[in-house]
Amino acid sequence: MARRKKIYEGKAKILYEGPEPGTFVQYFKDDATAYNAEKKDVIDGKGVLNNRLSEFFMKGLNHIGVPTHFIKRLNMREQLIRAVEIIPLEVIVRNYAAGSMSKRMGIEEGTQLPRPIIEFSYKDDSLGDPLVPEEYIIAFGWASQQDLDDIVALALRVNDFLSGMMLGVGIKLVDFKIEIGRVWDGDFQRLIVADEISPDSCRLWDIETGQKLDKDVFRRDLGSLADAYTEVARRLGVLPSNVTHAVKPHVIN
Ligand code: AIR
Ligand code: ASP
Repeated sequence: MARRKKIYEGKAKILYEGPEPGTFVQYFKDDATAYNAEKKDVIDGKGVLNNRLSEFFMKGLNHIGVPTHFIKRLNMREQLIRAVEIIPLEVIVRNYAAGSMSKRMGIEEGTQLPRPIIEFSYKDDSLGDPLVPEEYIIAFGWASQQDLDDIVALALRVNDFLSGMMLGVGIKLVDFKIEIGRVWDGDFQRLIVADEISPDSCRLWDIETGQKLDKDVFRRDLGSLADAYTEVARRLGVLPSNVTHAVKPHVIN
C-alpha cells in the first residue's frame, strides 16, 4: 500500500490522512491500555471488533440524525471519517454508578442514578484525565457555553440511543465516554460525535447475570476481553453468529 501520512497515533487507534481533503482514515489497533497506559497488552482481534462495533453505533446515530464523524468502513481495521478538530474533553454519561464515580463518591457500583449524569474530563494522560468543571472548560477556551449546551444535548441523545439498543439485547449501559469534534461547513461550525463508540469506551453489563462485557474485563483481569467484545457484537448482529473472533492457532491437548 502507498505510504500514507500519519496524522496522530493514540493508544488504541492511528489516524492517517484521508483520500480527500477533510477526511481521515482511522485505524483500530489491537492494543489495550488501562489506567492511563500503566497496564498494557495486545488483544488479538480487538481492533477488528471495535472497528465493526463503532461503525454499527455511529451509523445508527447518523440514521437518527445525530451527526458523527463516520463516513464508511474501508476494511477490517479501517474506517473513513470526517476530519474534525477534537475538543480535548472526555464527555462521560453515567446511568449507574461505577468506576471513578463509585470511588470518588463512595456509591456502590451498579446503583442506579436519579438521572443520567454528564461529566467532563480533560484529556491528558500525564494528569490522569482529571475531572473538570464547566467553568474551566469555558475559561480555558476549550468550548463556549453554547458548545457545552450542544454537547450535553448530543450526549443525551447518544445515551438514549445506546441504552435502548443495548436493552434490546439484554445489556445494561452503565456509562460511556464520547469525544466531540468540530467541523466547519463554510463559515458554519458544527459539533459532531467523533473518536469511537465501542466496549472500550462503555461499561456494558449483562442484565441477567451482571457479567461485564467491556474494557473492565481487561482493567480488572476478569477473563477474555476478545470473548466479551465478540459476545456484544454477536448479540447486536454485527458479526454473523457462526463467526468467532480471530485467534491464533493453538495446540489442543
Ligand atoms: N472512559 C473514560 N476514559 C476512557 C474511557 N474509555 C470510559 C470508561 C467508562 C466511562 O468512561 O470506559 O465507560 C467512565 O469511566 P470512569 O473510569 O471515569 O468510571
Ligand atoms: N484512561 C483510559 C482507560 O482507563 C485509557 C488508558 O488509561 O490508557 O480506559
